[in-house]
Amino acid sequence: VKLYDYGPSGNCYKVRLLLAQLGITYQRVPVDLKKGEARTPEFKGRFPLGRVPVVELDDGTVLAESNALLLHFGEGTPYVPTERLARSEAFQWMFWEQYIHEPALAVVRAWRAYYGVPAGKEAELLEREAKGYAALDTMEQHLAKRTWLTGTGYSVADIALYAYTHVAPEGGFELKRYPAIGRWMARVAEQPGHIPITV
Ligand SMILES: N[C@@H](CCC(=O)N[C@@H](CS)C(=O)NCC(=O)O)C(=O)O
Repeated sequence: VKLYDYGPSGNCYKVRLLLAQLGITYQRVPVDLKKGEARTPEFKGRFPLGRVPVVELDDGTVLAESNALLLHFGEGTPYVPTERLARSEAFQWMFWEQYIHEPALAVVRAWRAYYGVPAGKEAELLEREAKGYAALDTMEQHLAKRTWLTGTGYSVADIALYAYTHVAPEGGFELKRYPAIGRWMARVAEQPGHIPITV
């Protein structure tokens, strides 16, 4: 397995974290997004979705989208629930992560901590920040009642949401006001085989 990967990317970190927890060895191929290495015609020709993480399997098949990769590698392990409702709940949180959580928290972090706020997007930054806090409120309410996102235990849904939640302070988000999220993040970090985002 080859993982095309950018260190600070939370989407890439999700895949590195699950592969580490599963003990799957892989070849890490760094793609420097700051240098535009995912925007070259060669990269786009090889990887039509044009983004990392992307994986090249041993038979040459290419597979992208962080949460699809979590499901691909996690299938058949305790990290993907098998019971129908728990499985659907895991998918629910993973789709929510991509549509609501990541576009707010990850983009605010990327602009504030890595790339700078693009010209003319100052108002959009504040809108995304407000949406990020709303997403954190949703997680806090859920995690105040639950140990993990789905009832069956630590799963790929927790990995998907941990990635950009735990680095949200880099984007200026204040997490101290979210005690249930804080306790959940501590539990995630205690899971066997856990690795930090920069390895
Ligand atoms: N929905 C995708 C998003 C992937 C994505 O946006 N990746 C970013 C880095 S986090 C990227 O490759 N951007 C291309 C670029 O900046 O040129 C996923 O979950 O994997």
